[in-house]
Amino acid sequence: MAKRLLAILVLSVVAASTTQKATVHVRVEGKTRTLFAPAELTVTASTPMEAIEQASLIGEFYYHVTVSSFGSYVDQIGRYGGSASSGWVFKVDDASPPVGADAVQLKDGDHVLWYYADFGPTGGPPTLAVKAAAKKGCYTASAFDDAGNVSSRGDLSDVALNWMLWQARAAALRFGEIDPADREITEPILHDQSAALVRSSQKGDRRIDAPDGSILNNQQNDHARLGRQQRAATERLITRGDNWQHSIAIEVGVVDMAGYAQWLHDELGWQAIPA
Ligand code: B12
Repeated sequence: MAKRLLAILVLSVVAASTTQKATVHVRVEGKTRTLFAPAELTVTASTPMEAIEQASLIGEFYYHVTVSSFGSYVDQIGRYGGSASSGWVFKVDDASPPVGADAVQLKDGDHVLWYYADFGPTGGPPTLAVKAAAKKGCYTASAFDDAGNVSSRGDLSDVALNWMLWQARAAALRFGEIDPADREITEPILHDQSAALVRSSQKGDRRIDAPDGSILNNQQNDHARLGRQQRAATERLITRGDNWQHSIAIEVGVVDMAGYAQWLHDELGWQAIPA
């Protein structure tokens, strides 16, 4: 009798431990646009499977679960299903769990991301997450690989930051001074967040989208103004790492800042920040 009671107790503890509700943040990224909560929404769920159910109720979007040999599988969200090595995957706290969405116990504060991805031989594309930085009103955007590691070396994005500031000031918008460290490029490391499969088939070329998100050119090379010639001119400023086309690494090269500053000056008339 005592043994039976103990068995019932153990069973109910195990059952409780895999169905414990948690308060988590959810976002759903589709093929070309965010389908649910660009800045995440809080739901109560015990697993990522339940999180998508809650998001679907709030966001009124379609999703479908099928049962395959491995268990429950989300085979469609919104308009699109999966095929071959593309489809719907999820991450918890920026890392991809190696089990199904109903087998991960969530805890309070977890971030659940459901997204559509094309998988290559070295895994899926990096996912982006924006997080509040230590300073009030400041945010950091980072790219995470499937293991949840972030690539944070490099400050080339400060060029874009300074360019936007230059444009905004030219449009008579008033801004304070930015951190002097953001005015100097000390690690001109080039990042490429596309999967190795895309890199090798497109030779590093990228798709160009119209402002409404529709595809303008499948390859930048085909664009009249931004095409082949511009790519060749800027490629000369990049020293690529060995085997970058087949590597999973996000860092793919180093930019010659003196040459880049000259190019920015010649192309945009911008007196670029010092290298
Ligand atoms: C292709 C593939 C995918 C594709 C499926 C695209 C499509 N066609 O719809 C994509 C990239 C979308 C995918 C997603 C995921 N996958 Co997957 N996938 C595979 C892979 C490489 C082949 C499956 C296959 O085509 N089999 C052949 C067909 C004929 O058999 P099938 O039973 O009909 O296959 C279907 C199911 O396997 C289903 N499926 C695919 N992955 C998963 C994962 C789970 C947990 C379930 C229940 C079903 C499922 O999609 C297949 C096509 O319809 C296997 C590895 C392997 N070699 O089996 C991993 C594998 C099945 N996937 C795995 C995992 C973990 C996932 C994810 C949970 C990853 C994540 N964190 O998001 C997600 C599923 C999330 C969800 N949507 O619910 C694990 C499952 C481990 C486990 N014991 O639970 C495997 C074994 C890889 C591994 N070794 O880690 N996957």
